[in-house]
Amino acid sequence: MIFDVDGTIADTERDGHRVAFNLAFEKLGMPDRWDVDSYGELLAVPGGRARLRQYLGGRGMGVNELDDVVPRLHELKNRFFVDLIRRGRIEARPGIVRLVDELQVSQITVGVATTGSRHWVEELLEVLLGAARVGRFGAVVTGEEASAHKPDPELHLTALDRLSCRPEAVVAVEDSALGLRSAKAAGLACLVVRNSYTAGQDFTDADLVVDELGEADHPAMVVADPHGLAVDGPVDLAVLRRLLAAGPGVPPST
Ligand code: XBP
Ligand code: MG
Repeated sequence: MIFDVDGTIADTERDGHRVAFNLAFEKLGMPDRWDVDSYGELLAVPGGRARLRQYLGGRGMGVNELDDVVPRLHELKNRFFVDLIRRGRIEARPGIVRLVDELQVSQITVGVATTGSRHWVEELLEVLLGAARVGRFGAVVTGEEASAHKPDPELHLTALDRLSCRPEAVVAVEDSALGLRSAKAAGLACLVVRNSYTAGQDFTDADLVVDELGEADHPAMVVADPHGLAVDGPVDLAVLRRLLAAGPGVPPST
């Protein structure tokens, strides 16, 4: 299993990264503030630095100033974001802790592939999932370790390599069309957990789409089930095994 972070393990963007970006703008005395809707548009650009660069360049900031301001803003943003994490302002999405436990109890390899920065990714995972679970992850691949971001498959391919897993044996969990495209380009089956920012995106190629994974006391909120898995409970290991068996991934090598 390879988990995406932002939007998947936690709903980090609207009330997390966006708030931290605005605190960084304020700290540097800049007039910019990203409201919920405009940040949703900006999420089309993966990577916080690239997002800043595209936005500030788009409003006329010159290359020299961008080279100076963008790294400072991003560093500040990550510090503010870690502060939000430590103050408990970010929570794991429903079903994530349950599913990680189930996978790890069954000795299933679990990894992470995210565009996000290592500076905050490890802190977020430890605070949301606990050091014991994170310590059992086979790999945590972050944005700095790839020259290309999602939808390029490099992050997923790096995670596959670190986990020593064959693509046809792995399910990726993603929240966005960018993440889905990266997982598919890496030859993985993909479960999509939509969120408020990504609900309207194109998930035609996903192997299962839900709005929520569900918990023991309530079923997953299924949006699209192209393989006819007929999920009537939470998304659990049994569902994932059936998804893999039915998924259009690379045919299992003999
Ligand atoms: C989502 C991203 C990240 C975050 C911000 O990554 O594109 O850039 O928005 O984090 P994923 P950084 O869904 O792959 O986890 O500012 O650290 O990039
Ligand atoms: Mg994501």
